[in-house]
Amino acid sequence: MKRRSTRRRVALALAALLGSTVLAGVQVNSAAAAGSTVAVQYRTSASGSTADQSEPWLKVRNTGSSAIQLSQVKVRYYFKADSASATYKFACSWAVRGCAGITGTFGTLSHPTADADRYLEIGFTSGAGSLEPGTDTGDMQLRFYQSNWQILNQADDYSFNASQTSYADWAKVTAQLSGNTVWGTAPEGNDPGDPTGPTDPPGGGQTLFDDFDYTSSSDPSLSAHGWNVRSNSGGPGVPGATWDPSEVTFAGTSGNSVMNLRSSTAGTAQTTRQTEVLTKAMKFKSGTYAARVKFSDAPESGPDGDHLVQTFFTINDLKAPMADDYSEYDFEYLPNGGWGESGSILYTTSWETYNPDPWNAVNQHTEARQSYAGWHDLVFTIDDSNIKYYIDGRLFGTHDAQYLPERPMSINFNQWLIDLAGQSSATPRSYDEQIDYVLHVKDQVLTPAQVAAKVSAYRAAGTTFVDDVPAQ
Ligand SMILES: [Ca+2]
Ligand SMILES: [Ca+2]
Ligand SMILES: [Ca+2]
Repeated sequence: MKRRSTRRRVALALAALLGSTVLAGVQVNSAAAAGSTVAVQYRTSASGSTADQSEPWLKVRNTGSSAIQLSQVKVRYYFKADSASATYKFACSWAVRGCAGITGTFGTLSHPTADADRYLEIGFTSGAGSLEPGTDTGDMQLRFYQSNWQILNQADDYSFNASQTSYADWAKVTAQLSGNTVWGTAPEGNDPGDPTGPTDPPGGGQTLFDDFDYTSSSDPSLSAHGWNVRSNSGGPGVPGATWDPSEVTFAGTSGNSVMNLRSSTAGTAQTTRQTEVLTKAMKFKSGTYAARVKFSDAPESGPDGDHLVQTFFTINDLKAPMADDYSEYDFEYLPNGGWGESGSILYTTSWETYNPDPWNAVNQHTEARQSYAGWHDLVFTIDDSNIKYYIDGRLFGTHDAQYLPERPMSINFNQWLIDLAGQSSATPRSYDEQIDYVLHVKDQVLTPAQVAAKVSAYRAAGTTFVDDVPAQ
């Protein structure tokens, strides 16, 4: 792809590379007693393809030869979430043995499939007692619903069976006994008993989370939290343009603050204002990066058509032309074209290195020629085998190991103009890019659903900022 020349910053001294990607934790299994096993029967009590709530009713039967403690049993019902940010609540309507002994929790799958990225896990308290051979729990009338009570879609759920309206064995739910899977088949790659799989959700993981709850670009907390609002001149973008911190603003809506990057021009370099916010530290390498970003196709005021770039990216410094320890990973949205494109286009690009002059780029990119105006959940993950980009929970592109980073990077958001060729008017116009939050989890590959769950957990705890990612 055609590409800007460099955006340059001061080179920082950098420590040695840190090690390979580590997936957090493993599940610890204890062997089930020989001959112990269970079967699970399922029926639905809400058979519509959409519903106010999903109603998976279950019975667990002891098909082994000795009594089992119900507290050792976990049953998983797998489903596809209604959106990456959807959250769910569990309820037990009625159960032969009483609802008090039944628990319901939600988890996200480490390997999402077309019809499953979450699960409801049913467990039992110690008070639920034991199950003799040949007996079952009896009817457990369970249900779950979206926390916001919006209609949910069940037709795309792995464990849902609209036609099973009376109890029968059902292998598309799984049961674990003391950590071993003894019943059913999980969605591919998600066996709950797999000791090599990541814990779910992943534990630990040094994290940067910022909900961008600030008053202005000169709010002392913004700098104290490690952010630099750019004012120094230079590329990328229109030569002679100003990088203007006062055009970085914050506004709250219903308790949530978003950061606004406003860039503007009246058709000359002198009138062009660009905006950029970046971490002062280059300390981010492998792991998960996420941001909720609002792209815009049209100006807030004035004539449309400028060649804008609206971004979320990580980058370090090019120490020499074609130095292979350069690293950069980009989401770049061009609402009005540019770089030889005439319409809206989104690029994700993973860089090995480049030569500024003559221009020579060594990178891999994925593009989509369509509008991305509006809010989007942007995620990219870097492990020791590839780079994956996701938009709104869907895989957008996978880039190869040769483009993996060699050194830590900074995290950046900016909005700038490639040139002044898109709109020749002298009438002033301004464009907004908004950022709701940013998340980085060091050395852990999270699914988009796990990202959403982690952000929800911070918000539920009232946490608007945390950064325990160590300096490099
Ligand atoms: Ca669903
Ligand atoms: Ca926010
Ligand atoms: Ca490189």
